[in-house]
Amino acid sequence: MIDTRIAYQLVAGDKGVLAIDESIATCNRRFAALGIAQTVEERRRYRDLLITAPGLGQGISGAILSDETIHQRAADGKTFVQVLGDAGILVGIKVDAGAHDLAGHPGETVTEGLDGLRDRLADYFQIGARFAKWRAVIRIDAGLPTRACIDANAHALARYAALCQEAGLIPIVEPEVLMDGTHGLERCGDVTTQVLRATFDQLILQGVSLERMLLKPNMVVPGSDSKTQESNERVAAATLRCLLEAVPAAVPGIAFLSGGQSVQAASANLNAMHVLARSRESRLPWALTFSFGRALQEPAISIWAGRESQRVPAQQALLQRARCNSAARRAEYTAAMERS
Ligand code: 5MM
Repeated sequence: MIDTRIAYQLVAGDKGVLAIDESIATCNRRFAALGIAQTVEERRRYRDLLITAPGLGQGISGAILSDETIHQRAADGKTFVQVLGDAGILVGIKVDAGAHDLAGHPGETVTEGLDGLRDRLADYFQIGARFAKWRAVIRIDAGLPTRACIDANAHALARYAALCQEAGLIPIVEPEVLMDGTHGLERCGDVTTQVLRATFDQLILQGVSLERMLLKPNMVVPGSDSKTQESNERVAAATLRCLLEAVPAAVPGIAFLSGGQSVQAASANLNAMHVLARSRESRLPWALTFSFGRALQEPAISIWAGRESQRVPAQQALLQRARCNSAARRAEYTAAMERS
């Protein structure tokens, strides 16, 4: 039987989720850019330093691992699952098999991985995972996204979520509208609203319990090549408007991805949403938190760059990002925190 409390635990207080579920290819790409050897052992060493950062559980409620990582052990011989458990951090697992070209729709992808998923989920539960993640990727361009792409991804997300709940895992449903492109804030808002509505239509159709899932969406931001950049307040207002229109109140929490925003922008935008939420007459129906990958890891990986001597400063950098984002959840993040 699925434990509803897990969903609430993941978004409780001022904590958020650490996404360290990069596929081997993505992790290797990041390592190559920093001159780090692209081996199983280096990937293990890197994840080891992240999850053993002292006091990580103060700001992080859950960590999303990949298949390689969930089977690995820390330097002291403990499994990563035990290390996280000892730190009071819930273990999550990325179960999608990546975004693949959508036939007949150039430039668009559908996320695969449903084949054999029921058995894989049972194995992950056995190992200790209590939540899962599946990411769909939607691109904005001239004439994109198509309805076919939105619906194919929404359908797959809903079938994944139903299988997770059957297996006793809380599904994190991640439909990511990419930042890539020259589009403005409004277009991102329109597409994100459309994608979220289609996703919830499918979740309801497939019988997914909305109280036993979390949503991991993009923030509503202008494209990374847009001529107009927007203030944190405008991003916050556009994002809350979109979520209030598309996300049912039964969902316990929304945990944003960072999507390529700078670490400071991701924290400042989350903070602006909480400032705005406090000024409203009615409270938001769901908890609003972070499930960042890059926006939690970037300073840490750059400082580490494969050097054992930099292990502790890298851990400090991760903890600093966790503190900044926890502060943003309390509407207390300031630029001055970046200098402390
Ligand atoms: C950490 O990266 C995750 C896995 O990506 P790939 O399977 O493409 O390697 C990714 O799903 C991540 O969890 C989310 O996109 C959030 O990460 P960001 O960096 O956008 O906050």
